[in-house]
Amino acid sequence: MTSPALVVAAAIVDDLDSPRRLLAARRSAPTSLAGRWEFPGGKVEPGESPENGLHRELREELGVRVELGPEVPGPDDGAWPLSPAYAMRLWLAEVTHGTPEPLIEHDELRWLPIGQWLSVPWLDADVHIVKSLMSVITRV
Ligand code: 9L3
Ligand code: MG
Repeated sequence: MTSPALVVAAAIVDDLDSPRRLLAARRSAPTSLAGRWEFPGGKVEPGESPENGLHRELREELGVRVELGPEVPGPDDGAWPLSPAYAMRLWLAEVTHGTPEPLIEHDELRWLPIGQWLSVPWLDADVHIVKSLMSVITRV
């Protein structure tokens, strides 16, 4: 069996040094995922590094440039299992240029204040990551 394809995504926060707000993006496609919220990102293309793939996805999906912070490692060799087909790596990030807009694949963005990070219906795979992120970050 081939290994799962790599998806990369960003937990975009208002301030990498002292995160309080987290950007959630509501998917508009495909139909099976529409209405659920996620960390923006997508599939790494052949020949592309994961970090470059993430910068490209954030430019395409949200129209922003970001500074990447530390990676949030998952349980599976650093990756978060999504499905048999996909595994995901995730980085903290902060916007450096532009204002995030739902350009493709999303129909709404929301900055979730700390304490309300679980207030939207995340994708099943992503909700575990949000909880784990909260346990790392809730030292404020
Ligand atoms: N996925 C799950 N959580 C995420 C992202 C960015 C993606 N935070 C899943 C949804 C799709 C697959 O990974 O099944 C590929 O993502 P995309 O290329 O459709 O964004
Ligand atoms: Mg995507």
